[in-house]
Amino acid sequence: MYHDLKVAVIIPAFCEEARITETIKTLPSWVDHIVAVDDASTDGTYEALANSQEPRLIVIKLPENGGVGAATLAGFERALQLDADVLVKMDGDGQMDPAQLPGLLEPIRRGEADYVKGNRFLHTRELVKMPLLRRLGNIGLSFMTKLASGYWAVFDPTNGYVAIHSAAVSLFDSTRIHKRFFFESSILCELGLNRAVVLDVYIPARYGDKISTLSERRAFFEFPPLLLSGFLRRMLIQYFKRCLKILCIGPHGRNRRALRAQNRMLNLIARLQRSLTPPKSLCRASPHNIFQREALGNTASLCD
Ligand SMILES: Nc1nc2c(ncn2[C@@H]2O[C@H](COP(=O)(O)OP(=O)(O)O)[C@@H](O)[C@H]2O)c(=O)[nH]1
Ligand SMILES: [Mg+2]
Repeated sequence: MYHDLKVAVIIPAFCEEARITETIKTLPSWVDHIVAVDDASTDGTYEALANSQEPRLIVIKLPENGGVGAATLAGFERALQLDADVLVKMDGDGQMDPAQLPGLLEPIRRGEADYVKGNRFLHTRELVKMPLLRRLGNIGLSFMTKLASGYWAVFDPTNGYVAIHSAAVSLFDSTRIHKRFFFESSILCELGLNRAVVLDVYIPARYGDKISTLSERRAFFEFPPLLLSGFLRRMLIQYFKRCLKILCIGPHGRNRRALRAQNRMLNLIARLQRSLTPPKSLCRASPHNIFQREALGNTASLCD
C-alpha cells in the first residue's frame, strides 16, 4: 500500500529476458501487485517470469504480439480485477526508476490528479542537451499532442512512466486506445475528452543499454496523422456535439424542432467521426465514473 492506496505495477514486456527479472526485483515492498504481461516474446521472457520467486507477481502471456498498448491494457484489466486503486505502467527494460514511484503517486493520493505522467524535460536544460533535430521533433509532437488532447501544460507525451487512478481507467473506452506506441498519446486524448486531471512530474531520463524501438522517423510519420484525427475528434465532440446538446435545452425544456435539427446535425457529425476513427461508441457513462466527478464537472453526461 502507498498510504491508503492499493498499488499495482503493470509491466508490458516484449523480449526483455535480460532485464525483466532485475526490473521486478527493484520494485519497493509497498507495491501490492506486479502484473507482468509477456507480449508473445520470442526469447525467454516468459520463462524468466514463470521462474520468478516474487510472491506478488502475476504473469499474463498474450497469445500473439499486440504491442505495448495492448499489453498494458491487458495488465490494467487484471489490476482492476484485483481492486487496485492506482495502476502504474513501468516498462520491463529497467529504464524506469522505481525510486520515482512516490513522485508519480503523490498527486493521485492527494486527490490532485487522475493521471500522472513522467516528463523528462521539465527544465529547458534537458531539452538543450538534445540534438537540434530531435529537439524540434519533440517540441513539434508535444505541441500537436496539446492540440489533440487539450492539455496545454503537458509535455513529453510519449513518456511511458505513468500512474492512473482506477476510476479514471473506466472513463475511457479501451477500444479507442492505441495498441502500439501511440498508446500514451491516445490515453491523453481520451482523458482530455472526459476532463480528467492530468499532471506532469519531472522524472529524469534513464536510458540504460537498450535502444528505443520507437524510431524518430517512425514517430515523425506515424504520429501526426493520429494526432490530427484526435484533434478533429476533440473539436467535434467538445465544441459542436456538446454545445448542440446544451443549445437544445431551452428554459422550457427540450424544443422539438431544435431536437430534430440537433439529431440531423449529430448524425452528420457521427458520419464525419466514423470517417476519422474506428466506429466505436464515443463515451461510456459508467456508474464507476465517480472519481472527482464533482470537482471536474459532470461532463460525462454530455457525451452519452
Ligand atoms: N518494442 C516493443 N515493445 C513492447 C511490445 N510489447 C510490449 N513492449 C514493452 O513496451 C515497453 C516499451 O518498449 P521500448 O522498446 O523500451 O520503448 P521506449 O523505451 O519507449 O523506446 C517495454 O517494456 C517493452 O518490453 C512490442 O510489441 N514491441
Ligand atoms: Mg524502453
